[in-house]
Amino acid sequence: MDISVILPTYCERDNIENLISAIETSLLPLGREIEILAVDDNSPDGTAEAVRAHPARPGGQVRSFVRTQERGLATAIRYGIQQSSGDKIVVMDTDFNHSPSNIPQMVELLDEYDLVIGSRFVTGGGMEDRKRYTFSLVYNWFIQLVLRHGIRDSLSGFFAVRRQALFSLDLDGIFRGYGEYFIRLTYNACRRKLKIVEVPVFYTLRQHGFSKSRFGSMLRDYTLTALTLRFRKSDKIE
Ligand SMILES: Nc1nc2c(ncn2[C@@H]2O[C@H](COP(=O)(O)OP(=O)(O)OP(=O)(O)O)[C@@H](O)[C@H]2O)c(=O)[nH]1
Ligand SMILES: [Mg+2]
Repeated sequence: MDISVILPTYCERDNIENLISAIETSLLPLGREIEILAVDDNSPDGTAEAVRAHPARPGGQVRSFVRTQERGLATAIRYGIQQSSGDKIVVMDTDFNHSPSNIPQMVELLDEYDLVIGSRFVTGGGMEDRKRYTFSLVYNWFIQLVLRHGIRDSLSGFFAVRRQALFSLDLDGIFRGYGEYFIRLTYNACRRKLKIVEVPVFYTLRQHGFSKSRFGSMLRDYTLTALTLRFRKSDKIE
């Protein structure tokens, strides 16, 4: 398999079908062989049914997974990684914050790099939600100050990675919790000297449905994650 696209979903019924179609439209004309893996945590709104109803297209395989025993963004991505078979792996949100039109460039850069980060904070990147843009920008400065790794968007969650490079990292240590897994992933990728590049992406607003982000606990958990990475004594992840 050429490319695996992992889509963690919770209550994304009204977004997921359009997103899968848009991913196929961006990659299939390039002759890429792709699999799309939706990892749903038993959403009550019928997200998994919407995935399964998606009509098959030549060259594109859509696989639906429903977890009933576990819930959480990072472990859902971890599960998708374990199930995937692509040499190149893409991870993105399923509400159109992340645009499928960026994927071809991101996977192409994997010929040269191990990890390609969709970044809001390199020239040309941005975010429709201006308030959140400013907050994320300032918070990323804090993370850079603590970790000193030069990664401009440690909160992205939109990335493409070479399978081999990804599996060289401690995946169980990294993929825990909510979006803070991305702080761990990028920090560990830097420490292991993976070749990393950030490409500009623009986050549009969620199309349908509701946000699962809880900002109070995110701020606490992300800050704790960054500080633990910085001040840990041993070489383990946290
Ligand atoms: N499988 C799984 N996916 C999740 C879980 N929580 C969030 N997601 C998915 O993770 C992605 C990010 O969640 P969002 O709710 O969009 O978070 P956000 O981007 O901060 O919030 P918005 O401003 O509403 O876009 C989406 O694709 C969600 O469906 C979860 O517990 N399990
Ligand atoms: Mg979102």
